[in-house]
Amino acid sequence: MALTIQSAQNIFSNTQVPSQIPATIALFDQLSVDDQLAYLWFAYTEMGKTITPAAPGAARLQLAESLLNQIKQMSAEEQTRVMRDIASRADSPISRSYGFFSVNTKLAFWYELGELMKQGVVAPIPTGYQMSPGVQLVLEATKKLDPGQQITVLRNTVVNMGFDTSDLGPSSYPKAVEEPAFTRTAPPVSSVKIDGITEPAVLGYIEAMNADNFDQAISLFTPDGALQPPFQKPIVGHQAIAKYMREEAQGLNMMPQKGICENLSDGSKQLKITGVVQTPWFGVTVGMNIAWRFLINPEGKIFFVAIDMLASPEELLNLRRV
Ligand code: EQ3
Repeated sequence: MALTIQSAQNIFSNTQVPSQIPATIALFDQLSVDDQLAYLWFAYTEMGKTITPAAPGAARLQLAESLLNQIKQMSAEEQTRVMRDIASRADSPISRSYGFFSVNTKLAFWYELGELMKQGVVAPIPTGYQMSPGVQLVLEATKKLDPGQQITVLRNTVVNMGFDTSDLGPSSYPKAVEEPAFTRTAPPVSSVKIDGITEPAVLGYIEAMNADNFDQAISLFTPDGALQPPFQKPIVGHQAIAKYMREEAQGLNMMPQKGICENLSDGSKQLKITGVVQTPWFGVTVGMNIAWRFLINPEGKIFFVAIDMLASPEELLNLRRV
């Protein structure tokens, strides 16, 4: 039987235990725009007492520089309006430019805006702002999450902001810019060991990803292979996966711990591996508990890999199939 992405998505389906992350984002989505901006401010500053993101490098800030410079020159009212436009995905010039940013440039843009808000260069949350019950509810829900889940909520809300540029024709695309690299602080681990796993494609995948060697990682996939990031649809084909990896997977530190491998009747294999991933934004201070679900074809190539955020640390030990 031919492998299909749809059937591959269902391997180890018990991994997809309902996560509090989409539930918290759904609560956030119900807030008014001003409440969303205020929530992010309080969640970010509260979180900053224990963990703070690393400052983005100059090369990355350069991509957001023109927008940041425009905002710096605005009056406080205009600055607030721009932030509202971006948060409400309005069709305005700045919200469009933001919509074209890569994920990490969006994060860098807000990082810098947050710094400018602290310095008083950009309009802060108005003094005397009264937190609405809705904001309090989402903040309470956020406090119950572990740090890895909290930064995922923060990241996903910021990524969803800005005008949706996906329907705009190619003539409106800005000139393609190269994604700046994150500098690794520790040398990559060259021989990966995962308890219970000897599958070369999987070990090779982790090794290549930990060295940001995306060409090597892609060469382990079938041409029609797919990668499904957390809470997203599968990304299919070498070119699309390579683009995604360059934009979103740089500098990640993947620490798979244990896994199981099952042989299927057609000669393919399904594997589930659990472990921890660190993002260069927070380094060793925040670990995200995740699972990789691989479907390897009879020729030893990756046909499918899904990455799932685990609902709780207990799920790290859940390697059952059903
Ligand atoms: C200024 C302020 C505070 C207030 C204002 O009102 C509004 C906003 C938005 C503000 C600013 C907010 C800021 C600065 C937020 C910054 C958030 C950051 C830096 C979050 C970063 C999160 C990173 C995460 C969650 C990374 C996760 C990566 C994972 C799980 C990677 C998984 C992968 C694996 C393991 C693979 O094998 C394949 C690739 C893939 C990437 C899927």
